Amino acid sequence: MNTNPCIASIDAVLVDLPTIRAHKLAMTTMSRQTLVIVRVLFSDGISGIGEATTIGGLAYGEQSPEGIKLTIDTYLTPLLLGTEASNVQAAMRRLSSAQGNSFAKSALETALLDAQGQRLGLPVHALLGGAVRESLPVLWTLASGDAARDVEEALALVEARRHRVFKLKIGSRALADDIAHVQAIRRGLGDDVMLTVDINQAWDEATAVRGIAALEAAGVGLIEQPVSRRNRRALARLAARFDVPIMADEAIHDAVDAFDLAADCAADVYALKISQAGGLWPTLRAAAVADAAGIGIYGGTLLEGSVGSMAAAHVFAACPQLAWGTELFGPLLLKDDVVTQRPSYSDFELQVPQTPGLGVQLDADKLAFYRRDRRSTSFP
Ligand code: MUC
Ligand code: MG
Repeated sequence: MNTNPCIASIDAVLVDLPTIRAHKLAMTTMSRQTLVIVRVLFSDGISGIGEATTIGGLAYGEQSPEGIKLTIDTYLTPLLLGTEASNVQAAMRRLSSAQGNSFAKSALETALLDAQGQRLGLPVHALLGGAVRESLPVLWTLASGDAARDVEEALALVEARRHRVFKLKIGSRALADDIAHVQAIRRGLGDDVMLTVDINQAWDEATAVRGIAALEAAGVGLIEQPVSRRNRRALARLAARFDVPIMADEAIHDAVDAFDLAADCAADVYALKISQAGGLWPTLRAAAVADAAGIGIYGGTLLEGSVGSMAAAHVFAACPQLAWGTELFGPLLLKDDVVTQRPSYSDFELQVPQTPGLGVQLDADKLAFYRRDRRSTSFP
């Protein structure tokens, strides 16, 4: 008889949380964030949690929160029920019979690792081979849409020692207006503050050539996904043309993309995201390819809440190389949360949890309040 713990039930819940201010990206303006919170219950009584989150429904990527929940409920849960709990790789391999759906798979893998960590008394990063850093540099995105307000926000965050690198979201306005916006923020913050810019695929190549030249002259330190994720050749031409590093974001999902982009010399830096990669281990596999190709790694976010951000924090703590730091600030953009204790940010860094599992627990009352269906006070 198999006495090993196995997966007993899986729940996926849509949670809508308000943001602290409007967050303007090239493709959408967010005033709330929808998290898909997943809980996996095991036959030994342990439960693990995970999260899958995207930006603006289907505005950012091809997987919506509602679709992620449907995929978990309808297709992935039946593949996992009864599966042995402690072999995470084997459980995830079962899911390879379902195509795509990296976000749902990432949330499930997070929950399996959270539970296994609790079972063994180890933090998730120890299950990934061990942390090489205890805290992670975290930048902040200035995206109110208003340069004066952005400058005020950034100066307060530097003063509070929370962030000292800032990413600007551009691409939705005329090029001249976007450049003027960046220059105004540069003037307001001075030359010592590192600025990066994310265009979120909004430019064609000709606009990118003019835009990046102007951004380079304004002292911007990193250019993120200036052109369509599908136009790798344009990305490669831009990376060859300019000194300022070009970062692939939407264009890089997993280790295969990491390999192809490296083979095309298409980017100097990769923004890795656990949901786009399909989980924590797949992110480490993409990171290994980046290392082999001499490409810098940046810990990306899709503005996940505390559960997803902590899952990513464990991975980036375990990456041998993390040349460009992270942007794991998602929880700070949310007005409220569904965990009992929010992540800790101090001295410009996010502290990586050292307690067993992910190191975050759900707050049942908050979850009941913010879940979209509001059908009970706790998980069913
Ligand atoms: C993206 O494309 O980088 C990360 C930070 C932020 O403000 O938006 C996200 C998505
Ligand atoms: Mg980006």
